[in-house]
Amino acid sequence: MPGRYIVELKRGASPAAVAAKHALVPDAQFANALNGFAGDVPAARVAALKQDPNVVSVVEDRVIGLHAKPSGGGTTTTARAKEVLPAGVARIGAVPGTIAFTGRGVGVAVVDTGLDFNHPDLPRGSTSFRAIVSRTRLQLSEGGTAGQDDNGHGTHVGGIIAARYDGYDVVGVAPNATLYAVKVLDKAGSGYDSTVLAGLDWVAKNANTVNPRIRVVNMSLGRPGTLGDSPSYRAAVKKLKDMGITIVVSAGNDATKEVSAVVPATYPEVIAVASTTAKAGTDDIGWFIGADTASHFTTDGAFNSSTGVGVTISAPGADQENIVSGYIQSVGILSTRLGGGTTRMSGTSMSSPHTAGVVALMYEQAGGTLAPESVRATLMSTASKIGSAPFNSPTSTYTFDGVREGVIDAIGATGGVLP
Ligand SMILES: [Ca+2]
Ligand SMILES: [Ca+2]
Repeated sequence: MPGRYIVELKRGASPAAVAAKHALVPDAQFANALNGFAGDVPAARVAALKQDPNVVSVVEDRVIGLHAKPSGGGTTTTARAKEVLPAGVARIGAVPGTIAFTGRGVGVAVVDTGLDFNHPDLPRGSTSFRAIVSRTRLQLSEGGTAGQDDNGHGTHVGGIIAARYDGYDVVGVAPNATLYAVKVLDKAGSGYDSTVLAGLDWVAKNANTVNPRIRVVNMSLGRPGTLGDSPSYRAAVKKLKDMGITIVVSAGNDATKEVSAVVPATYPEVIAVASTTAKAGTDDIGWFIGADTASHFTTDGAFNSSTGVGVTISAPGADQENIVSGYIQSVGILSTRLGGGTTRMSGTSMSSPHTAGVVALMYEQAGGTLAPESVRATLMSTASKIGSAPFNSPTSTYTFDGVREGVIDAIGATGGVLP
C-alpha cells in the first residue's frame, strides 16, 4: 500500500523510541519474530529512517494473496454428510486406521483467511489471531474466535490438515492435530506483508505457551517477489525456524514462474510445495491425464541443495484433471466448507496443507521436537515415485524443471504402518 512500510530494527532498539524520533505513529509493533514496526512513513522521512543506526531495513508493505484457483470445480454440500476419504489424503497414504500417527499433541498454525470455528469437523486451539488492514491501518486482535474465517479458503486448508475422523464430512491428514487460526488475509483473500508479519510475530510469541505447542506453520499464500526484497519478512521466517517450527508454504499457481520468483516460497527456510493430481482424470478422444501429473497451474523449480531455494516436494492440489472437448478441467480437493459441509478447491494452496499434515504426524512421532532441516531431508528421501513423478503436464505453459522430486508419502515419512 503506498506510504506504508515495514521497519526492522536492531535487537534491543525500542520501536517506540525510533518511531518517535522520526515523528512516526506505527500501527503495529513487532517484538517476537522480529523487532520493528509497521505503519505510514511520509515519503520525505524514508531516507532519514533508512540512515538511522538502529534501523536494519525499511521496505514497502506489499500486497499478498491466496494460492487457490478462482473455481475449484465440483459439488458443494452444506449439511453434514457421511464422511468421505478425500482423494489427496488417500494418495499420500494418510488413511485413518492404517497409519500409526494422527497428529495428536501437535499444534499447527494456519496462517490464512481464518478458520470456521462453527464447523464441527475442525479441531481448534484455545486462542487465535487476526491482523487485517482496515482504512489503511493495521488492526490486530486475539482470542478464542478472533481468527474466524469470512472467506472460506482457510477453512478448506485447515480441513486438509486436520478434519476430524468422526464419520462426517471429510477426514484430514492429521485428524488429531490442533489448528490455530492466524488470520492474515481478509474476506477477499487479500492481505499484506505486514499482516503476515503480525501473524508470524503472534506465532513466535505464543508457540511455546499454548497447549499443544505450535510446531508447524502452513502458509498457502504469497506474492511475486525475490529472496532479498523484504529482509524483515525473511528474518521472521528464520526466527520461527530457529525455534524448531517447520514452515510449509505453497509454491504458487503460475506455471510460467519458478518459486525463486515467489515470496515466501523462495525462502530457503521454508518447505515449498508444488501441486500434482491425486488420481487419473477422465478420458477424451483416447487420452487422459494420469495420477501424479504436475498440475497445469503449478509453479515449480528444482530444489538447489546449495542455496536451499526450490520445491522440496509435490503433493495433491487437485483430485484430477479431466479433458473435456480438448480443454483441461480440474476437479478440486474435497475439504471443509465455511458455513458447514464440504466443498472443492484446487491450487498449490491445497498441496501445502497435505504436507503440513504429514509434518504434524512427524512431530508427533518425534515426541514434539524436530529440526526443520531434518523434516525436509526425510520428506525428500521418503517421497513416493522419486525420479519419476511429477509426470509432465501436457499443457503448453508447463516446462519440466529438471527434477522429479516425488509425491509426499505419509507412511514413508513416519514409517508408521499399523499392524
Ligand atoms: Ca470428519
Ligand atoms: Ca520438479
